[in-house]
Amino acid sequence: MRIAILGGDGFVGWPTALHLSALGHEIHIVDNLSRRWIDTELGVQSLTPMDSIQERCRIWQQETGEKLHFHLLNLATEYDRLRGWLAEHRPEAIIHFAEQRAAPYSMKTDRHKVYTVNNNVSATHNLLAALVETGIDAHLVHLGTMGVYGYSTVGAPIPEGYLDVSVETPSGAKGLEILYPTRPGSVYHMTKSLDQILFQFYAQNDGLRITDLHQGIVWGTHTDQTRRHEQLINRFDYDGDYGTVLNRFLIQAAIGYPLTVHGTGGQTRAFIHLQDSVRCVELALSDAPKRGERVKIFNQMTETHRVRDLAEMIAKMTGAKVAYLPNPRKEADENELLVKNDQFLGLGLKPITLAEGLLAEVVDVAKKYAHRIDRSRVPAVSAWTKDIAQRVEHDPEGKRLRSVS
Ligand code: USQ
Repeated sequence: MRIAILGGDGFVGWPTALHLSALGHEIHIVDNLSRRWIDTELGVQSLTPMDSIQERCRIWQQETGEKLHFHLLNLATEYDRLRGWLAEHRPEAIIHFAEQRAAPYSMKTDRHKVYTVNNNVSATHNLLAALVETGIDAHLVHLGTMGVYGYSTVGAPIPEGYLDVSVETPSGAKGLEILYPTRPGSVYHMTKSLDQILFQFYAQNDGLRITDLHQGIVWGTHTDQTRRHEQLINRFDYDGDYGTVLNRFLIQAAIGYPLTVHGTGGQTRAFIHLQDSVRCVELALSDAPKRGERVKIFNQMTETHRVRDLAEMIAKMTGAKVAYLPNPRKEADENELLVKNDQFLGLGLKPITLAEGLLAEVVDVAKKYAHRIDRSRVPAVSAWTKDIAQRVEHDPEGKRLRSVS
């Protein structure tokens, strides 16, 4: 299949491009390299040394003989070029990762809120409008988030996207299927909630074939393909804005930094290993909805864990200390989380679960590149409200915090 991977230079986009190329698909990476620019803005860098996208593609071809095509394009601001690109290349499937994906970054300042909304919502809408205009019947697979559901404890498992409800009418109770009510906890998560409505409309109005993957927190760093050559290595974010919780704890353990638990650590979240994430995209591609069908929604996660349990487990495994810190986010202190993921299991996913070997692999990567870590960029500084900002003022090593951007 000819597949466009929008955002194919990112943390999940890059290993997905390699995974699908290894399966024999013709891969076109479309990316504006904004994630690299944000590193520059924030003054941080990936823990792992990343080559340019062109160099990465060259190495992949050298290793496998397969060509990865790279196209520099901004989906959110270059609508005409996007439409022209689609008309020229006519992909059979499109995987859409091209959104700003960090909740703390999206909450940093008003400017970051505006950027995240403009970038994410325009990118998605431009793509949908261009697909209709060019008449391209590609299967669109979008990387959404588990965070659209919110994290309030309901007690019932979260279904895969849709909820059956009963509505009282003058002629009695009527059954209705609705999108599960969204309850985003950050501006970033809000953009993914807005995406859902855009998808619902274009599937219903124009018959676009869309799959939305509600993904949990990705952990790990390597996949079978990124391991093939040093220069194919994936990016790895450790900083307070882009680093995600489990990967952060693992690098913190590797450099002897206290594990930064926000609040009581009672937050329960959904997780998935990077290798499973790319496999899920492959499975979703094989199970496209038909024209006129509703948007297909998968919960792309394999297990749930409480943040403090993860910290305590890693502390036991590595001897690291745990620091319980004032939470920079506005979120429930404690929540339960039950999630359905039957569809991917039904398609043959064999989940990789948290295992010491894989955790140790990340610690080893972190130790190897520890010299690249700037300890002052480890704490999470981005506060959800001005009030909260006042209590988040010291890092676990006692230094005063200052926002960089
Ligand atoms: N947390 C800590 N300590 C840290 C970092 C995070 O206790 O050092 C806590 C946070 O307060 C939060 C939880 O861990 O309660 C998860 O935070 P995170 O940064 O790992 O994940 P999140 O901000 O939710 O976002 C990440 C990805 C995003 C994806 C989402 C899936 O950046 O792209 O959509 O995970 S989900 O969490 O299921 O919404």
